[in-house]
Amino acid sequence: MSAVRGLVLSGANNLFSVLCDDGRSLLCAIKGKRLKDISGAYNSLAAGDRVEVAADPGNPGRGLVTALEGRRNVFGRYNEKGKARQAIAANVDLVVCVSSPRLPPFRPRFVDRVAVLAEAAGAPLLVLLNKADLGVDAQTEDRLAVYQELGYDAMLCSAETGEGVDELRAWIDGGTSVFVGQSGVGKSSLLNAIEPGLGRRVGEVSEKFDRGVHTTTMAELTVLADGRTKVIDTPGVRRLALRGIDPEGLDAYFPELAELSPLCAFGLSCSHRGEEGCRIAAAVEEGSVHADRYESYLRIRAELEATAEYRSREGKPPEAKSRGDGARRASRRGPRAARHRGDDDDE
Ligand SMILES: Nc1nc2c(ncn2[C@@H]2O[C@H](COP(=O)(O)OP(=O)(O)OP(=O)(O)O)[C@@H](O)[C@H]2O)c(=O)[nH]1
Ligand SMILES: [Mg+2]
Repeated sequence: MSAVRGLVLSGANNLFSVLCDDGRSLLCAIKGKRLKDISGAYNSLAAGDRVEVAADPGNPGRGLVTALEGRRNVFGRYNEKGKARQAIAANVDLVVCVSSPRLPPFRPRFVDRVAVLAEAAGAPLLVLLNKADLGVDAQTEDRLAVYQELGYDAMLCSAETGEGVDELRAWIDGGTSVFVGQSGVGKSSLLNAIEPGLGRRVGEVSEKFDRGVHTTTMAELTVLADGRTKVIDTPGVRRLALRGIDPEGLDAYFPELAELSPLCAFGLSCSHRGEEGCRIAAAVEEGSVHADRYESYLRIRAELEATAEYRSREGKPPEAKSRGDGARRASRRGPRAARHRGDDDDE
């Protein structure tokens, strides 16, 4: 067998499509089923991983992954039940969070979760509002402006009319970008708009359920015609579970909170739920921290505190059903968060 290096494009059922540096495409299993330094992960390799493969001389088009090169970063999530970590993309230069104003509706809580995951990966975030042709209300524009004020990038675009597509193309030029977002927001459509002829499959949005139909079924990296720009299309997710972050340290993943929390009167022991001397709660009251972002923080924190991992560390019994409960309790104590359409979905 001859060894060659390559780029993982996609993987399913432990078979990975690898684009080798010599131009060949090989379908590869992992030698020995698991690669040493990534054992324990649900899916062992992600789109964007650099690997070493050995082509199988007796089996054209097939090979074995023998080693994984060190990852610069990983954009990952936890599966629906929050049990296993799934690496979706590796070595990304930009996380593109795609959303839409309608069909499906804009869900800032989902964007906030993606922002936390981008912070965890140490990758910059671009918040895209696609389907701008359907009209964008002031409340949504306002929320996009909040992301910009926080230092993220945000822009409107439309795969349908082409608005913003050139600008998006410039954003992703020469790097590896992962496109994430709920089903039906137009991730695959945008990639087709960026590069006509790409032929990504596009689905419908159910009017009745206001949701996409999960057309893209696995994360897949495509090298664009320039040979330098790589895009990773991903399947739409309904809800992003967050795990593996210490609840007490969650403020570090919210740029506007990270700078305030060291100033709280009770320092590290402040739970930021409105106790006296809490600078974060005061900033929400004053309006310098957006109430809706704070609400996202409280909800994610409650979710992290309800995990078995955290409760066993704190010596608390496991909770039978915990989702959202703590957050509701917390928000009653804290200032009332702004309501937003789609707010209750916690998506
Ligand atoms: N009006 C309008 N419709 C759009 C736009 N972009 C995409 N769509 C439509 O939205 C629907 C869903 O598009 P997809 O590209 O399949 O969405 P997706 O995000 O890839 O969905 P999943 O693969 O299921 O995660 C299709 O019917 C598209 O034609 C847009 O800018 N404007
Ligand atoms: Mg798609």
